[in-house]
Amino acid sequence: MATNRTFTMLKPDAIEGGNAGKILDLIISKGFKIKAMKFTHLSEAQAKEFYIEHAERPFYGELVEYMTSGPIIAAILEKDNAVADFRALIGATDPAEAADGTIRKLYAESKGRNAVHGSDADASAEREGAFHFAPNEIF
Ligand code: DAT
Ligand code: MG
Repeated sequence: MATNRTFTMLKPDAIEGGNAGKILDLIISKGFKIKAMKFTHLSEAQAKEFYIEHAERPFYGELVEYMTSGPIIAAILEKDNAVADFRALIGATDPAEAADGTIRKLYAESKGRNAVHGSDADASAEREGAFHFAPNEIF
C-alpha cells in the first residue's frame, strides 16, 4: 500500500450509537476516498492479533473485550498524506483532549470507547489494511 493510504475502523460505540453514517460522511467530505470497506464483527483472536502491539498494556483485555462487543466497519482510505491527515481528523485518543470538530470530539464516549481507529504510520496502515482485506477486496 502506498503512503497515500490509511486504515480505519468505526468502533462498536460508533455503530451502536447510530453515528456510522455521519462519521463516514465527514470522512468523505474531508477528501478521503473509500478503497475498501466491510461491516464485520471481530473475533477475540482477531482483536488480540490486531492490537498485538498493546499486549503488555494494562488496558489490553478491556480493549479486546470492547472491540469484540459489537460489529465494526473497517475501511481503507486514500488521500494525499492520508495517515497524518486522518489522525488529525480523528483527534486525540482521549475525547476530552480532542480538538473541536474532530471525530472523537464529536462522537467518542471515552478514551476506551473512542469511536474510531486510525493507523499511526504507513507501515501500520499497510499491515492493518492487509489484516482485514484480501487484494481483490481493495479497489
Ligand atoms: P489511538 O487509537 O489513538 O492510536 P493507542 O494506539 O494508544 O491510541 O491505543 C489503542 C486503543 O486502545 C485506543 O484507541 C483506545 C485504547 N486505549 C488506549 N489507551 C487507553 C487507556 N489508557 N485506557 C483505556 N483504553 C485505552
Ligand atoms: Mg494507535
